[in-house]
Amino acid sequence: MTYDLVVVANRLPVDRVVDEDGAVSWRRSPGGLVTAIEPIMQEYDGAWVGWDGGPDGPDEPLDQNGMLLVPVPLSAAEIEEFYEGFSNGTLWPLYHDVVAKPSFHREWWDAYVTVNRRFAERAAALAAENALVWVHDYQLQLVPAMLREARPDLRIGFFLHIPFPPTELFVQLPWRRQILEGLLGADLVGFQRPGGAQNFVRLVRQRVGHKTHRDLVYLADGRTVEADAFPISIDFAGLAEMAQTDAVVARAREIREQLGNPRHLLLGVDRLDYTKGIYTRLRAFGELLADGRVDLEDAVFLQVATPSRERVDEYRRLRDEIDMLVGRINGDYGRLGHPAISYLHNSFPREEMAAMFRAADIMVVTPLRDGMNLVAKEYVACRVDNDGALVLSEFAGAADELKQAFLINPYDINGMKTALLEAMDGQPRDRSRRMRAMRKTVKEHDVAAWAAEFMGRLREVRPDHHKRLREVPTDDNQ
Ligand code: GDG
Repeated sequence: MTYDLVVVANRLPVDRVVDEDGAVSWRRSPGGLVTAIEPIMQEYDGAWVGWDGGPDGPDEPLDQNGMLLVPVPLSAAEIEEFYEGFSNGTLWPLYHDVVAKPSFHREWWDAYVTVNRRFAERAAALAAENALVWVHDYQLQLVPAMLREARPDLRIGFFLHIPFPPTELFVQLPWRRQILEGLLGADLVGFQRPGGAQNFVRLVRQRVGHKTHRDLVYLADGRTVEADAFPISIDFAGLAEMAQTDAVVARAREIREQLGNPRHLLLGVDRLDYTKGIYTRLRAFGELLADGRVDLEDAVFLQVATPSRERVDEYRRLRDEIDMLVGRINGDYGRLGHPAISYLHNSFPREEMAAMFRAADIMVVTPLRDGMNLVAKEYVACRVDNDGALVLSEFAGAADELKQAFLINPYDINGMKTALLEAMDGQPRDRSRRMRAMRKTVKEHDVAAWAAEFMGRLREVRPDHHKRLREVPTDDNQ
């Protein structure tokens, strides 16, 4: 059996859950990618290739809601070297402005190649003649070329969910050329922001020596590769609906009460990751309390930090640093039964997240670098009352669209403090004007629009595209 659409992503849209008796079941993982892609998968009769999240998982496909899920098993050593190592210890920090130091290890690279090949082989075996294959994210950048080699008939799309770094940083990577050539196996390479596409095209021209013109790369064999921005989004309608249910409204009220009904409730929701700028954000809030510009009776900070990559050293260190900072701020400024920062190192059901978004007056999203940041868009979707303010880092992809947010530079603590005060002191009319505009933007460009746009462009690639685009312009290489 073969499929007209194959999605290849590091993770399957389900988690394998093993209970106390050793019985195995599958639970749909709540990620946005599933919501985005599921309808297309059903339309196309699709298959999804991905890892189940644990060591030595099963090898047999399973059917779920009209899509075939095809697990790619990883050994414990591969999880360490391919996933925690090369993906999260090398590429993740390198692609996020080197905000942490990337580690370069040759054994990690070898594991990356091996695992990418396994993903490519699975996909090659599943794809029908001329099928569309959509490969996702930084863990699988070699898959497009490996797949192209095995199956030149396929139309291959790649989407990078994280930023594509400036050329000066990318060239640190000892395997830079292999990664670029891996991506060039695709017909369409998608990025969150136009800058990512430009960085990629420039690198391909400078480092691999291909001719380029605007967002097109002309390969020696006559094939062309197109690079463009496709900013990802969220299920706006679904979230807005959830945010209006009685249960969520009641829970939002309860959350505010539990936090002492502050005049301003500030909220942060992030994976506990050093790119998210949690430390500087809390420091800015702590300084506002220290300066006396914000009073504990006036403002409380609720920070949710979802556990993430806990076996990676850098993440353990970050957790300790944030624990210490929260402890210090609460020790200095909190009162009995009334901490300045409520810090939750845990994950929550989506309804609870929606209730937090509805409860919060100010959403504080301050990544040092972020591909998009869905949390910012989710907050906006949940503000069905058109109230609430968003403080947003200009280094998140979301800043391109959410222009009415209070935009900040997360490295500028004073600037961040000023923006927090402005957001707190803002007039209701101004808040509502900003929120309406942002809601309109996210509503009009939701995740379904994102997926349809990418798929639409990929579908336009013809099996004979190399003939059609043979003519190479000469006015390039600017
Ligand atoms: C990468 C890129 C890009 C978080 N805690 C809980 C929970 N979440 C949900 C959020 C949101 C998602 O996880 C996180 O998405 P982000 O976009 O904020 O960040 P990354 O995880 O770093 O995602 C990013 C994204 O890919 C998509 O392309 O935007 O730039 O880094 O949806 O709500 N959900 C639930 N409980 C939690 O405790 N249910």
